[in-house]
Amino acid sequence: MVRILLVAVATVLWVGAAAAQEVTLRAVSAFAEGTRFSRNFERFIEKVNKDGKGVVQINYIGGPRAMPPFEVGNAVRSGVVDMANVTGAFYTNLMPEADALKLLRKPWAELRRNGTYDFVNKLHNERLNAHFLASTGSNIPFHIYLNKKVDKYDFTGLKIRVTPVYKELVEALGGAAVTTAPGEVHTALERGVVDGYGWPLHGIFDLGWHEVTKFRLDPGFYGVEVNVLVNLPKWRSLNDAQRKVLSDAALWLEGLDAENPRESASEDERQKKQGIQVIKLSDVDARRFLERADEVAWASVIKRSPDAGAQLKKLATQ
Ligand code: 173
Repeated sequence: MVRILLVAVATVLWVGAAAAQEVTLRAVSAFAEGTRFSRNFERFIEKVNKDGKGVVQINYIGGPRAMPPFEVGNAVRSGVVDMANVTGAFYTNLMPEADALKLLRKPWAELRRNGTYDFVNKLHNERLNAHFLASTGSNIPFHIYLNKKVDKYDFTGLKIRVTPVYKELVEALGGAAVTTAPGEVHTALERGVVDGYGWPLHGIFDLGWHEVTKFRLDPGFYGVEVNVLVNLPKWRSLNDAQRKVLSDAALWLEGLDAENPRESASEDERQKKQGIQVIKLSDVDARRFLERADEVAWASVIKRSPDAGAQLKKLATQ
């Protein structure tokens, strides 16, 4: 009897200890569930929940229906959520240097080797109380989509929906910038509140914007970055096995960027089939436009954060 009881007690303790080892992280995405810039994060969650059984699990609360996109950075900082999928553009208010992530351009495998990752992670630690777990979006450019035809890179008289990604550029080229979350773009276009919008090459079909888009200005500029952040105290509270599941899955997630060039070709094709006309700048103008885009972005980052901004520029152009 005593033996049976001891075994029972030991079993309860053992199961209890194992359960205590498993941590569940609450995660949100700044992009709508199932759309282009949430999809790979959702694949990452599936992988963690499979590989991390008994170790670490992710409870996906969802996208902007759960939390407004521009509040996601703050929620990670304060620990309201443990993990988020979010672009730097949505938290430049807390970390002005996040605006430079669009200018890094190289694959993260390389940026992890050349010191850029460590510096970017340190900035996230300090400014956002966050661990910079993974970054995705390599090789996807941003574009300006328009409903009014232009033949130069001149937005005088045009109202264009922006986030911090495009704001300085649109204004430098004479446009009026209107900042909105992605969820408001369709209505703004439909009502003619804006004449165009900034968005990556991928994803305009997800929220039906192709129905209200006439032109795409080429070339694309900068590079998409959508990051997985973990609240720093939470990250530090994890044990080695838990961190390993997350870090391994993070590298796997970054590896999915290898799919991007193929997806760019099919997005381009689909937009053309839809009848979205490409306004292609001449080679000379394209070069000037891209130079201007980089110039205004670096100037803006360095103005807001002189030391770290200059350091990031050095790392990006080394
Ligand atoms: O346009 C945006 O909302 C934006 O800044 C962005 C950034 C990365 C991926 C998709 C959109």
